[in-house]
Amino acid sequence: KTEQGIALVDRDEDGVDRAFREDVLAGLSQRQKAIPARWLYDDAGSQLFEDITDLEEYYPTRAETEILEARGQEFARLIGPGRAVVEFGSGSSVKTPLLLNAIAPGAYVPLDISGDFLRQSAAALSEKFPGLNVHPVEADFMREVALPEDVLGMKKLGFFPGSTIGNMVARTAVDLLRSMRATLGAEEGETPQLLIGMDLVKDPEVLEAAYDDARGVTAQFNLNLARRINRELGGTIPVESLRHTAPWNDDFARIEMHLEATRDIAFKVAGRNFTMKRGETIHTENSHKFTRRSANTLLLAGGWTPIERWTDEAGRFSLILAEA
Ligand code: AVI
Repeated sequence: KTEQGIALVDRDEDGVDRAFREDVLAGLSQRQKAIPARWLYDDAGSQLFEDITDLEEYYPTRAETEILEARGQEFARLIGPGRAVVEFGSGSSVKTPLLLNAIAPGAYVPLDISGDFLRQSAAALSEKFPGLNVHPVEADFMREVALPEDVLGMKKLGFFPGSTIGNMVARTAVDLLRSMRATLGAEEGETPQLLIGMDLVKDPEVLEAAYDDARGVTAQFNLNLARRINRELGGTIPVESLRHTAPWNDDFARIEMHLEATRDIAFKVAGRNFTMKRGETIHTENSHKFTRRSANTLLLAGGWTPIERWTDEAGRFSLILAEA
């Protein structure tokens, strides 16, 4: 439930998340089977993603943290004090304190669809910054969100680290960037800023290793989706006959995650029958990578003008400051 008492997850009489069931049934009925990546993040999936961020091969978290640590003075100069920092998807991360330390914000507003995660990270942040006004809001930030009254008079800075924008196809990414403008008050004549992480195109070998690590943590993250379907939707997917793959798709400049059948299989989900031929896949995630130009083009299409850009020393990851 939100502060307004609206349930965010719509469950049927058996407690099944209706949107999850609809997405899975529709996705498994397509010629190229595909399930939206947001369903990777149940409790087990969220924990596995946290584990991924510690992997040797998974450079994005370390690279972005390096930028946040190194550029504090520049953030302070370009962003200035007293802004309400609105974080889209409140991670449990070390990244937010680095930003807040650098810019002396007027308030911190984490937005997340998962109330539990939200309350945890808001509590941790309040402890670290005793004087800071923290106003968590449980909401789906893909749509315009009404911010708490306390921050309405303040200038806003949106914060969207992690290159999560890369998990969306361009059309969805542009919709999100436009909702962010609305949420941050751009339509009321304010000039909000946005600090956004965008991972960069690089050697496909480096990318494929980052998404198919030697310890198999990313494989477990991907396979957890099939386990979740079995658990929550009465599925009979033979998980041991699926394997994780993470190929680079050069046409679309993205890593794709798939679950590939290692033999012909048949299974049920929510009472419906499905089959997969050996080698057939379920597409479970896209992780788009950007160039300086493609990043700028996407931001401009979403109504944001880039004003500064930083990368880590090794040039693997970018953090961009934009203005509405
Ligand atoms: C959350 N997101 C930015 C991650 C990424 O890198 O695309 C999700 C992920 N998938 C596999 N590893 C990490």
